[in-house]
Amino acid sequence: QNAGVLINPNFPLLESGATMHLGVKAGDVANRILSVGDAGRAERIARLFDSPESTKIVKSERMFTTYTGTYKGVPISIIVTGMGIAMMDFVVRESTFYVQGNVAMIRLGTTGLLKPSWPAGTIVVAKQARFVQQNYDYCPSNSNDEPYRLTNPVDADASLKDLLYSKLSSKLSNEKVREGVNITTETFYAAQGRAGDLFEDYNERLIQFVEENESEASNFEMETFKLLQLADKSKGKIKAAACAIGLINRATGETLPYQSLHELEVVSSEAILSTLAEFSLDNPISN
Ligand code: R1P
Repeated sequence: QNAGVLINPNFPLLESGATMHLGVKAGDVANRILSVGDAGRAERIARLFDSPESTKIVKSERMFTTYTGTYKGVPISIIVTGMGIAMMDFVVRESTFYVQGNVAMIRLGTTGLLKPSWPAGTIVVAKQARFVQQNYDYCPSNSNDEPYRLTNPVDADASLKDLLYSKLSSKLSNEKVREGVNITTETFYAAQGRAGDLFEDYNERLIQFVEENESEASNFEMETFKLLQLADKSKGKIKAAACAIGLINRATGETLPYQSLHELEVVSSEAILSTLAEFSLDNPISN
């Protein structure tokens, strides 16, 4: 039974040595990693590699794809991450498992903007992230109870974040790039305050609750907190930062057409790939 899986309950590997979910082996992932949500975005960004025709692609049966090539001569991996903190957890742990030396990891996502004055298409760089989780034990009759919980903030790596911010600002007009506190949510509907009649989510006051507790709350998405939290607990191995393109403004309802999103993805990816390529990792060998 379990053919192909080695017995190692703490970190299961396939017989080939590949990790169980990403399917990556030693040498498959570079020290510099760009994590993106969807497959199309990764494919579009991988076309920016020095020689896209020689990109190494590892596709797993669990929906992860890892593209590895070089940008300005520096090895970089782009990983299709999917959605949510559970997927980001697989990506951070498995992509870095075989990597020797320090790792720089940046996420490029899409996001819902919370600040009414920020137009759709604004790119938000996370200086910190906090996580919103539903309180499943919430009891509406208990007036002291809150239906959602907000964690304390975790910081992005300051040098990686600053380099990312300056690269993005020099590629795009200045007012398009902002810094804020990312609010990562457990779910897309309930935990981002999308109220409806079909389920009792107790989320009518969710956005107000977040903004009362975090005055710099800038955007909702679903992965950044986990990336920054694991980097923070990686004993110094992983330096992480994140940015996201505003696809919708939750306060005004303004949305970004997909055509504009795809154009912004390419421009911002050039900034992100340059950031990854230039960031100093202090590794003994230059990689
Ligand atoms: C929800 O639609 C998804 O979009 C955002 C959220 O974080 C979530 O993953 O990011 P991506 O476009 O990177 O997936």
